[in-house]
Amino acid sequence: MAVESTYVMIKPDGVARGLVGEVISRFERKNLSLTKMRMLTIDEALATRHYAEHTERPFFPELLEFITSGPVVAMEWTGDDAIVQARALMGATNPVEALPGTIRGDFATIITENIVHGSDSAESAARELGIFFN
Ligand code: 3AN
Repeated sequence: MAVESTYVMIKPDGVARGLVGEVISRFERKNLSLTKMRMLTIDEALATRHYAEHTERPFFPELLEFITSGPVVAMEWTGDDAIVQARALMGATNPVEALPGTIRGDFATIITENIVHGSDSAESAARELGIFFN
């Protein structure tokens, strides 16, 4: 167990559907701490930086169009094992596989519009927090 910080982002669909409070509430109830937060609209350059490992994937154009389509809420959450805890709260990437009780399992049906993003490793967390909070 280690206290760590992770990058979590409520995507444009989560903001548009009025799920900002719902997502934040779930993280707070888990006993993670909201340590940074800002709202912004991601442009193409920022999206390409954030999703650097996906730029060659066939779904990247769709992902780019979606993630730049409206405001997002960028956050740093801190606490015990925050990276893996955040992933557990979010559920599987594909909402078809995300279990009820998780954010994606409860609120999403398709993989592109899956409400939230969370860093998948300590390296990703450091990189993504550096992109959005510098
Ligand atoms: P996660 O957000 O769970 O870490 P990643 O990093 O594998 O998932 O994928 C980043 C984002 O790319 C996902 N949140 C999803 O919106 C999108 N994505 C991933 N795989 C696909 C796919 N096969 N088709 C469409 N979009 C995808």
